[in-house]
Amino acid sequence: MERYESSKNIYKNYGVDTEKALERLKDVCISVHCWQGDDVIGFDSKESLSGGIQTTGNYPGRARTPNELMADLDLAFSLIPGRKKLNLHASYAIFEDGETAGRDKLEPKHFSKWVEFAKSRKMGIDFNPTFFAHPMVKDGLTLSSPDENVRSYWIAHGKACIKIAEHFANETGVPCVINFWIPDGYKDIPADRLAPRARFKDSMDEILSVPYDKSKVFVTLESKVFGIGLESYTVGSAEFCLSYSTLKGITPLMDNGHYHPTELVSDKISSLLLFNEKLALHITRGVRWDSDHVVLFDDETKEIAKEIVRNDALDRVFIATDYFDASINRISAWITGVRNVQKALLFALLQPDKKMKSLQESGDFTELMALSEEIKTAPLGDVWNEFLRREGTEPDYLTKVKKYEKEVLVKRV
Ligand code: RNT
Ligand code: ZN
Repeated sequence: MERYESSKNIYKNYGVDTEKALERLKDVCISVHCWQGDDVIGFDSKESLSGGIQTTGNYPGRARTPNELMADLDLAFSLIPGRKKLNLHASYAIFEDGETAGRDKLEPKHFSKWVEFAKSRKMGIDFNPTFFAHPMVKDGLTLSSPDENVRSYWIAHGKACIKIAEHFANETGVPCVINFWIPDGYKDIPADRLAPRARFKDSMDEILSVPYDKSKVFVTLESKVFGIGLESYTVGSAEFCLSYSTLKGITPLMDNGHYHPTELVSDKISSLLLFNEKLALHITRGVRWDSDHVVLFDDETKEIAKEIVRNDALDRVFIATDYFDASINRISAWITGVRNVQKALLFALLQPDKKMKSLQESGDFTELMALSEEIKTAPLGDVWNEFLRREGTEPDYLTKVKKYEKEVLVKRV
């Protein structure tokens, strides 16, 4: 408390109101990806992970069943402050009494346990059709496949998922963001770059022809530059996805692991805000490639947060996490990464934005640099701890996580 009062005064001297920042932060919702808990394996298929993404590491304690994943999520959620949403993939369908269904035939009932889970925790659900790790992925292609059987299977999957998304929104009372990402691409130089993209476009048109309530379901489309084993060509490239989103009035999604290493999502946000009502993000950390390391409190995460906050876009940006590390305790990975997104948002909310913008406009780049460097060492940690205190979340999460590891996770063999 004492430390918070003193930090409040320090920020006040910069013209920054910590109370306002704390009030704003508590309403920001982070969509927490369920797939950190089980290395992106899911429950509906025996196939190993594919689609050019990869989880590495063999730390003990991966969640193997719905109950294990729910218990792990509960522990993570209890140690993450603020508003949260559960972000599910279609591959996490839960089949009961020996029943199964192909991905083209998924129904809301296959997610009833998740709906129950979310409702009793007063959470909304976001959703993702799963176009990977499945026998119907043919030659690495789904919605862009030249095989009409394959393509129509995945179109049916997309349509089924939109209906499930609407069901989530109706049940939870919270709009559902449904994100489309396909892994489709080629390892080597293609002879035809146009035809697969034209088929992807047609497939998406068909999927989006299902009627859905646009105030409850937000469709997003995620682009990518390349995947492992698909280095030469990606059907859903940045240009494709941006153009398609604009054309169809859906929401573009940028994953900051999906660009060339010197390209920064933080620099792209303002442009997209000018041309889109909404914008969606997957916050991740790529190390040399789209490696999906745990999000840290690093420069780019802070810069992304700053772009959202100073452009007054917290209500226009759907913020989700997307990483998967199997080399460390998976629950700790969840908490560390999501807390870092929130900490970066708090850092952004505590910037003297008005002053800095006016320094830029008046061309005083000397003072701008000095001020932005100075504010970096202002007592953010004290304001963060106050946020945790008000949320009833303990700063220390490792004690509980380690206890759970000893009592629960290591026994999962
Ligand atoms: C893959 C994309 C995608 C996936 C998840 C599992 O490169 O980032 O968002 O990580 O759908
Ligand atoms: Zn992503």
